[in-house]
Amino acid sequence: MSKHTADHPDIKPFEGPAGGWGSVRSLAEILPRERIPPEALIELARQNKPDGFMCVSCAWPKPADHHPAEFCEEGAKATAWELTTLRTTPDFFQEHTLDELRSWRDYDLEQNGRLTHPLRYDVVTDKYVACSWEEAFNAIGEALRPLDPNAVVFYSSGRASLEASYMYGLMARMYGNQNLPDSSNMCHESTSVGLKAAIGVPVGTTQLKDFDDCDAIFFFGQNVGSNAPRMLHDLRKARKRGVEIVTFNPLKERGLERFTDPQNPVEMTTLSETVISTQYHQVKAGGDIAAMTGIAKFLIEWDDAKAPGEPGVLDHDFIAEHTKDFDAFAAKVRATEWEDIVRESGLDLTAIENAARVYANAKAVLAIYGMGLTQHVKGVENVRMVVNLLLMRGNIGKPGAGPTPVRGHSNVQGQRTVGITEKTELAPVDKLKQLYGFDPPTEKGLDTVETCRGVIDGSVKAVIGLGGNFLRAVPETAAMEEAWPRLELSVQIATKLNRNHLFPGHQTYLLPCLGRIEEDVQASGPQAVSVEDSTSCIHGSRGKVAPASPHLLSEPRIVAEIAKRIVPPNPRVDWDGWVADYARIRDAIEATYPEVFKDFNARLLTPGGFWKGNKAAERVWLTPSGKAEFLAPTGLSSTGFDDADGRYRLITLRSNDQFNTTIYGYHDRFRGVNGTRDVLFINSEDMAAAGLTDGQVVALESDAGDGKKRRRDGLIVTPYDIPRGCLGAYYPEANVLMPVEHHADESHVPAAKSVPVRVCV
Ligand SMILES: Nc1nc2c(c(=O)[nH]1)N[C@H]1C(S)=C(S)[C@@H](COP(=O)(O)OP(=O)(O)OC[C@H]3O[C@@H](n4cnc5c(=O)[nH]c(N)nc54)[C@H](O)[C@@H]3O)O[C@H]1N2
Ligand SMILES: Nc1nc2c(c(=O)[nH]1)N[C@H]1C(S)=C(S)[C@@H](COP(=O)(O)OP(=O)(O)OC[C@H]3O[C@@H](n4cnc5c(=O)[nH]c(N)nc54)[C@H](O)[C@@H]3O)O[C@H]1N2
Ligand SMILES: [Mo]
Repeated sequence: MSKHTADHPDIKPFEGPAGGWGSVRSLAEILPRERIPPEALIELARQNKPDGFMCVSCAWPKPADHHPAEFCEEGAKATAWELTTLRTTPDFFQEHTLDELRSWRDYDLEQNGRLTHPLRYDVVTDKYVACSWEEAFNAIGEALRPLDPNAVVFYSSGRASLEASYMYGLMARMYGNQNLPDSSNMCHESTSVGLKAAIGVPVGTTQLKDFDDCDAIFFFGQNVGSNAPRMLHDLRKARKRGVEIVTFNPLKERGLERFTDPQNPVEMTTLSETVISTQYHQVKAGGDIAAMTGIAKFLIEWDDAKAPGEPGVLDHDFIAEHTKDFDAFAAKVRATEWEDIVRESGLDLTAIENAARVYANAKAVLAIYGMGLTQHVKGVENVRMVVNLLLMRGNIGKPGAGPTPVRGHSNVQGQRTVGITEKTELAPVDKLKQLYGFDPPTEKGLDTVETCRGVIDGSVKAVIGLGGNFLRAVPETAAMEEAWPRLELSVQIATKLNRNHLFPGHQTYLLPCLGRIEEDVQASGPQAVSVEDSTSCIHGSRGKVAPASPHLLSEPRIVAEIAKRIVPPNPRVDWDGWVADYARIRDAIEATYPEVFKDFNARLLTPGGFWKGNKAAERVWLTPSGKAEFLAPTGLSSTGFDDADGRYRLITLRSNDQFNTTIYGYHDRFRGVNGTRDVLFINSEDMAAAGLTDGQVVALESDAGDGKKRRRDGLIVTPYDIPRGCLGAYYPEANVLMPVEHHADESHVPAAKSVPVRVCV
């Protein structure tokens, strides 16, 4: 029987600011829900501080000059989620078959508490049963050794430390593949591909201090109030200096509108708020290339119109010295008709002109963006268009300026840095060969989309997951759930039970691990680990809380035990020695990447982290041409499909009460949704045109034109301030509507921000 806590949905507009008393109240509800005693609040005080632990929620940088409480509502939820005193023990599994648990909601599965024992799936009883670690590791080894390495996938979710991730990537390559998809493949891979091609680095070029030097911020498709709330402090500070913030987002997200600092007693008692966005443009989903083309067109026209001798609007010196292909780009922009820009962006010309004025007048501009740009068929072009705009006025490689992608998981960027990648050109092939004397594979490995294809067509035979909830996070839920049980081996390393775990393969192991907040004691004593934030700063992190169960192993230990059983012994790879003292893993990381990780152990606990450097930030362009490259967009829409009668662009959204597939609760406070996630946000004019009524329950069906039926029932029609032709529904429940082949062209990021659907009554 599934449990329900959300029988009384209540949907009405929320009038308050982001932060403020709402976030304090929300916190007061979390600790009792997780049965956490008040003393545990001490852990919140250690969050994101030198010699404390680095938050397991988002990847926003942790400043050196920290606030007394360097955490936010979301970080506190994530900490409480890990510190919970609730437990999912072998007794629990004795009482519930997987068939039954599949009827539970994601919320109820994880709310049941931390996993405590290694578990094996027993097909006869359809239950998980406790097993010994030795039994699990031996069986995994026996299953993997005979398999063709090409048929085995090693997924990681972005949370595991640099230490665990380095070992994981090395294990896969020694085993014989680089099938190393990670959550980045569903997230900022469009950034990695787009920025690398345009400016020679796969990551943003800015740091926290750039917030002090910018005079305008352009904000595209990132919901800061829910997904990186600590940035609100940086935005607020910038606004107090008069920095203009110009936002492009189909939805009026509260955190982008106004903010009350919950840590500021004056703001709290006077109920005063800071207006965050000085301009808010509700662009159509998939309309950003059009909007940015419009801005570029204004800049070019104004520059053309300048009197001789007047300074230009464009930075001609920068363009001449540092860039390539500006003329082709400018020609394309000039040739684009204003009416096409207006139609495709959904914005009127005055709005675009206002944005362009701010851009033209600013000396240093930060361009901050998230999933609203990357998760589109033209996601890579979206990212390149941001770069085009920045390059036009030399806004890369100077204080206060540059692309600022907001990464997702707390170490997703770092995993890439230490070799979690399916791409040979990003792997340290020569170094690994030199250090460890084996021939690393050079054939490209499987990314997330290719893994899904392989699971569905049967060519993938085993999946190991280092964290995450792969099956729930990927597109094509129904076909994936149907295919997963055909795997010969499914191994999930996890802290809590999730839906992926309920789909066993022929052999299945669920391996519970320590979380980052917990004390990790190995032979040489308590260990620290490290993570890299969104701005390329690397931080040490030390857990101090007693582990949730004495049977948990650390992620490095679990990886080492599997590695010892699937790769030939190699005197140069001392798996046990590494686990005994993580400083030795860091030495190995330093040996592999001597430039980035110079003096790694000595710099581990640098307050604010140590910056790994960024060539584009120095205006050294590691592109084939040695210049920063403009790219003319191929079209104005990033959806990848044509509009048609009754076809909508579905935006799949995160609520303020979830971390990806982890559902903390049913209150999306900022959007005024309480007690349910079965919501369909729709423009009231579209509602009227389609004859729908407020509160009516409808279904969505996929309209991808590939003949496949995909359907999600039970959605409550909710009139919302969203552009016409666009719909909103929550991820991951909406993933059943996403075709696996609906992904970004070059990066393969599933195009979750414009899914073609129709409404069925
Ligand atoms: N509390 C919390 N924190 C998180 C997460 C979480 O789930 N919960 N997830 C983490 C992860 S892994 C990630 S990747 C990040 C995700 O953080 P975000 O990048 O903020 O991702 P989303 O919440 O999916 O939504 C992105 C925003 O894009 C807007 N949008 C949708 N389509 C378009 C479009 O076509 N154009 C524009 N301009 N905007 C559009 C949406 O309205 C929404 O406001 O957050 C990380 N932090
Ligand atoms: N439709 C749609 N789909 C999307 C997105 C979207 O916006 N829309 N966003 C995409 C994005 S940006 C991302 S990043 C992916 C997220 O995909 P994943 O990273 O795979 O998913 P999460 O929900 O973050 O994983 C949660 C699980 O991780 C485990 N876990 C938590 N902490 C730890 C730990 O310390 N160690 C280990 N080993 N396990 C741990 C827990 O068991 C928990 O159930 O989803 C993608 N899917
Ligand atoms: Mo993400």
